[in-house]
Amino acid sequence: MTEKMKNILTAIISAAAVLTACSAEKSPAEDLISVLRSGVSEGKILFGQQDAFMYGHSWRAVEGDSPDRSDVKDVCGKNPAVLGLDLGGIELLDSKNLDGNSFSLMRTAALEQNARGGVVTLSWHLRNPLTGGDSWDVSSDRVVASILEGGEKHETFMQWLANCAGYLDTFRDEEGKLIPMIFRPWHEHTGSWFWWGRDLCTTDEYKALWRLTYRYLTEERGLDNLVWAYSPGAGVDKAGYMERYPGDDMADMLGLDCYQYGEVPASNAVYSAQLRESLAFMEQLGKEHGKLIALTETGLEGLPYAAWWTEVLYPAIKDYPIAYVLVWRNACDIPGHFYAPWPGQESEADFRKFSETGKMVFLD
Ligand code: BMA
Repeated sequence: MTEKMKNILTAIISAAAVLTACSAEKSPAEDLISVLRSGVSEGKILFGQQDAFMYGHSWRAVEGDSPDRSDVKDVCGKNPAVLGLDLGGIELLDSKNLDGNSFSLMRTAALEQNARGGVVTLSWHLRNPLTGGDSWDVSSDRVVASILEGGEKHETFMQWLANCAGYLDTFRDEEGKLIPMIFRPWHEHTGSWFWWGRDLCTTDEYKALWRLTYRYLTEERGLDNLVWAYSPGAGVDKAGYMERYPGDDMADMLGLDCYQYGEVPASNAVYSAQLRESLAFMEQLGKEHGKLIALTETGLEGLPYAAWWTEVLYPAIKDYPIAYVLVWRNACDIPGHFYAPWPGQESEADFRKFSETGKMVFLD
């Protein structure tokens, strides 16, 4: 962890907690886990957004930009403390990811976020290695089986993992040290919309896929900077949540992807009940397994309810020891596909209130 990260985090959470958290012998991942734990013990929740510095509702960063602008900052004067980025496309060494972000600019944004004392989290909407389609191509239920050892696409997949590892290995600070990042592969697997989802592979196959990914990136490639987050989708109970859990030795964080769907205001109560129910069992699981918990993806698309932040989201999360909450992206090229306000959006004033509760952490 850089001095700057320590300083900034010290300003947010107590100095003693941060100093105990950071020690020379720890790996970058262990350092980040300790810092996140300190934040939780201080009762803080980091606020995050996917692609926050890459583009916003009506703008897109270009190569060479200093990735400092975000819709969130335009609205409340502060940037998200957590920056989400997606690796989709790196498997074939594309120059841009599936949403048009240059991989080189993503790395710049991540390094700056780290230097500012912020946190980076990575998801991976990779292609379908069996059919050549995308993550959402669920036309075959043999994809996971085909990429495990002995499968006909195993070599292809290992090359994809190698391409991903090669990119991750370039996330190094000025001293050449890997920066810590939360890595969240094979997410929302409790649903069946991705080729690694529930109906597309068996529990054993899913766990084997996680193990293969974990062992390759950590043991073979030495990436000791990744904090591994398990992030099922909402709509499962405690047992369903844990059904495909890879094991305490291969996960550091228990996440949840939970969105609000349906008409407002009717769906407000449904969403908040589902969130509370899930966070309650995740809190127990976090204690039982000694893991951090987080709301790894959430949001209400298009934010049609002006007081959503303080009346819906905040009351639903404030009583749970989550390390962070991340809302999804503000697409600049898909009308209505946004999850944070921008200047002029109807939930703007309420978001400012939410950012000033004293509980939510942003970067000044
Ligand atoms: C989805 C949408 C898509 C996007 C994908 C990966 O939820 O936002 O437009 O391609 O995430 O970021």
